[in-house]
Amino acid sequence: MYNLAQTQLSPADMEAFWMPFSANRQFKANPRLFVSAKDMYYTTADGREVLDGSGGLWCVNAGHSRKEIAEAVQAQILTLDYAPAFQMGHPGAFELSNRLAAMLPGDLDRIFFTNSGSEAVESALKIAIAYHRVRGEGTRQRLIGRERGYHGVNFGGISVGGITTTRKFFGSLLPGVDHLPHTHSLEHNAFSRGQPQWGAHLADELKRLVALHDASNIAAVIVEPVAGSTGVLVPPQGYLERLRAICDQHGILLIFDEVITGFGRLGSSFATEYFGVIPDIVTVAKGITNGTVPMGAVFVRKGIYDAFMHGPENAVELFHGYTYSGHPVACAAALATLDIYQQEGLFERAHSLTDYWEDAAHSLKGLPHVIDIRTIGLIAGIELEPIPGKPGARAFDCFLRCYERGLLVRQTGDIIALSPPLIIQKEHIDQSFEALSSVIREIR
Ligand code: PXG
Repeated sequence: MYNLAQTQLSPADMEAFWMPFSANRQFKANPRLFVSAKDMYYTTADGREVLDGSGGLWCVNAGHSRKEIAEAVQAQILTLDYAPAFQMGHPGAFELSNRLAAMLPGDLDRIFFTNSGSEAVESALKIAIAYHRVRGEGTRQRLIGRERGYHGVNFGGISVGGITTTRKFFGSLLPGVDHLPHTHSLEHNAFSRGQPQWGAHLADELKRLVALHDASNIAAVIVEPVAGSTGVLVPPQGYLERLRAICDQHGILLIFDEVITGFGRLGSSFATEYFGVIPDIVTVAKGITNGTVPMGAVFVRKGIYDAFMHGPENAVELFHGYTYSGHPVACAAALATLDIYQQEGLFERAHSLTDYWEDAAHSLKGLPHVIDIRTIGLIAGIELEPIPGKPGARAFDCFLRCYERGLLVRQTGDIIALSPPLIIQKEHIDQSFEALSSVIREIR
C-alpha cells in the first residue's frame, strides 16, 4: 500500500507517471491530488474538502468509499480471488448476469463482460459484425457512428467516435466507417430543458448512408443516447425513435452506448427505459461497480446470442474475451453496488431531484459568457463562449477555479459538465451551482 502520509509529491516523484487525458506539464507544475473520499466529498492532499460534482468521471453513482462494496470485495478476494474466464466459471458472473438481465427491457438479456467502457464498445462492434456473418450476411461490415460521439479509446471506438482529437493522431483507423451528423445546435436548441424540440430529422441522414452503401453492407449504428464527454448533447425529441425505425427497416443493429447513461444517471435504470427506445445491443461500464473496480459489459438481445449457438457443442462460439472478463472481484463489487442502488432507491431518488437540479442549473442563464445550458436527469452541461483563438481556455480556467473553491466539475472544450453521485442532497446542489456561479462571474 502507498504511504498515506506522503501526500506532498515533489516534481521528481511525478515524472514517471504519464497521466491519461491530462495536461501533464500543467498538472505536474500545479498538482491536484485527492487522498481520500467519502460519500459526496473528496479530500485533497492539502486537507481541503471538494464536493464531487462529476461523480468521479461519471462513475461514482452511489457516492464514495461505500463500506458494503469494500466488504464484498474483501470477502471475494479471500474466498476466490480469480477463476479462469475461459472454459471455467464462478457463480458470481452468473448471478450478476441474471441481475443485470432483469434490469433491461425486452430480450436484452445476454451479457458479455469486459473491463472498461472502451472494451465494451470493441466487443459490441465485433459481436455486431460477427452476428451478421454467422447468419450468412457477411457483407454487413460497415459501422456508423456519429460526430461528437465518444466510444472510448480503442481502435473501433475512436473510428466510430466523432472527436477529432481522439482520432487525428492515430493513423487510418478502421475502414468502412461513416458518421451521422451530431444533433447540437445553439441556434435552434439553446437553453433547452430535457429533450430539445428541433433535430429529429437529423436521423434521416442514416437513410442517405443506406442509399449510398446499400443496407446489405451495413452492420450497425452506434450512438450514445445522451452524448456525455463532448458536452452533454441531449437527443432531440423523436430522434432516437427515428434511428430505431430506420435500423429496423434495413436489418441494421442499433447499439446504445450507455457507459454514462446507465445505472440511474437519467433517473431511470438505463436510457433505453428513459427514452422508451430499445436497441439491439447496449454497452455499459462505470456505474456498474460504482467506479470501484474496473468492469464493463455488453448486453445483447437473446436472438443475437442464439445466432452464435450453432455447430458442434464443444466448439467455442465467439472467439473473443478477456483474461478478466467477469472477474470475481468485479462481480462482487457490481453485486454490492446493485444492492445499494436497489435498497436506497437511488434511480428513483435521481428522478425525484431532476426538477430541482434543472432549476438550479438554469439559474446560471444570463451570467457572463454562458451561451447554453443543457440538462437531463442528474446531468448538466454549461457552455461558455470561447475566448477567440483560445478554444477551451475559458472552461479550463473555470474548472481550476471551481476546484480551488471546493467543487469538482468536468471540462470539455468550453463546456462544463456536472454529473454528481445520485446520493446528492439539495444543499449540495445549491452549493455546486453557487460555486459555479461565483466562478463564472470572476473568470474573464
Ligand atoms: N463510451 C462512453 C459513452 C463513454 O462515456 C467510454 C465509452 C469508455 O469507457 P472507459 O471505461 O474505457 O473509459 C466512455 C468513457 C468525461 C469522461 O469526463 C468520459 C469518459 C471517460 C473519462 C472522462 O467526459 N467516458
